[in-house]
Amino acid sequence: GDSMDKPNIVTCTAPVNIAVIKYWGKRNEELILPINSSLSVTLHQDQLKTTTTVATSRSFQEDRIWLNGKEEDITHPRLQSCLREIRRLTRKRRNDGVPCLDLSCLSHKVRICSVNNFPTAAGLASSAAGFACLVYTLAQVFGVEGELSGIARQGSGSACRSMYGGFVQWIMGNQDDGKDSLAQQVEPETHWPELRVLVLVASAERKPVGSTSGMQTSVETSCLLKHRAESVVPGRMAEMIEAVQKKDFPTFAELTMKDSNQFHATCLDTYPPIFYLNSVSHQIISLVHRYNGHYRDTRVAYTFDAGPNAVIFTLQQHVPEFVQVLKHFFPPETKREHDVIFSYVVFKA
Ligand code: 2P0
Repeated sequence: GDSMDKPNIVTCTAPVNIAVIKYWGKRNEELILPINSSLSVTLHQDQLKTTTTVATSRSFQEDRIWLNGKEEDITHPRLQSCLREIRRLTRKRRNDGVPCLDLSCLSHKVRICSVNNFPTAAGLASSAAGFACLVYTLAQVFGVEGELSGIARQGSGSACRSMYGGFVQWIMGNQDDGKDSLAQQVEPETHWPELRVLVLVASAERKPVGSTSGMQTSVETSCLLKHRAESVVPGRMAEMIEAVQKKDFPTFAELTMKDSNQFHATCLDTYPPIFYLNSVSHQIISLVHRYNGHYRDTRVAYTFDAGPNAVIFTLQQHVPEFVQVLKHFFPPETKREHDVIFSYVVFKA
C-alpha cells in the first residue's frame, strides 16, 4: 500500500517486581482498588521481564493480541480497560493542545505481541510485568506521557508497581473512583547497589488458585486479612519505607519475612484454605532462619507470592556463601517429586 498504510511499531520491556509488603485483597474489583498499600522492589531491566511490541496501522481491521506466540481473546475486560484508558488519555491530551506525532492514529486498531522470558503463571508475577509493559508500550505508540500507573493498575493490581524502577509503593488511596490509587517511587534503582535478589524456582507448574479469585475468597472469609489490612500494614509500610531509606538490611529483611508469613497465614485463614507453599518452600524458610541464627544477624530474607517459588533478598557480600549453603541442602542432581529446585538466579535490584 501507500506510505499511510505503514504500521507504527514500538517495542518496550518491563521488569517483574517483588513485593516485600504484600497486596492481597480488593475493595473494588472492577477498578482494582486494594484494601491495603504495598511496597515492592522492581528487578533490574533485562532480567525477569516482559517484552511487548505494539503495531498500529490504518489497515488493521480490529485489535488483536498474542501472548507468548498464542493469540488470546482481546475482549478480556482488563485488556479492554487498558486500551480504553490509553485511548481516552490520548484524546484528552490532544484536546488540551499537546502536540502529537500522528493525529490519525487514534482511530487505528492495534496488534499486540507480548513475550515473557520466564514461566507464565508460576507465581513469578507475570501479570505485573505484562500489563505494565502493555500500558507503557501503548502509551509510546499513541504518544502519551505522564502518570500511567493508574491505568496499569486496571490491568493487574501489582502491575502499577512495575511502572517504576527501584523501590516502589502502591498507595491504596481512599477515593471511590481510584484516582488516588497510584504507584510512587520511594527510592530509585541506584539507591541500594549492594542489594541482591535470588529467585529459587521450587516449581514451574501453574498455580492451583489464581491471585484474583484467591484474594476474593480471602476478603470474603478471612478476618485475619481484615485485621492485617486495617491494623498491621499501615505501620509496616512506614517502617519499611524508613528501612529502605536508611538501607537498614536487618529491619528490611525482618519486615519482608514477617509480611510474607502473614500473607500466607491469611491464605490459610481463608475458607476453604489456600496453600501456595510446598515442602521445599518450608525447608527454605527453616534454612534461612538457621543461617541467620548461626550468625546472630539477619543476613538473608525470604518472601513468597502466590506460588511455591522463593525469592531471597541479601547483600552482595553474602551471596557466594549463601548460594553454597543452598547447593549443599538442595543439590541440583537430587530428584524430588514435583518440587525440584532447578535454578538459582542472582539479580540486582
Ligand atoms: C503482590 N501478589 O503484592 C501480591 C503478593 C501475590 C502475592 O499482587 O487481581 O496478579 O490482577 O490485581 O496483581 C498478585 O495479584 O492480582 C499479587 P490482580 P495480581 O505482589
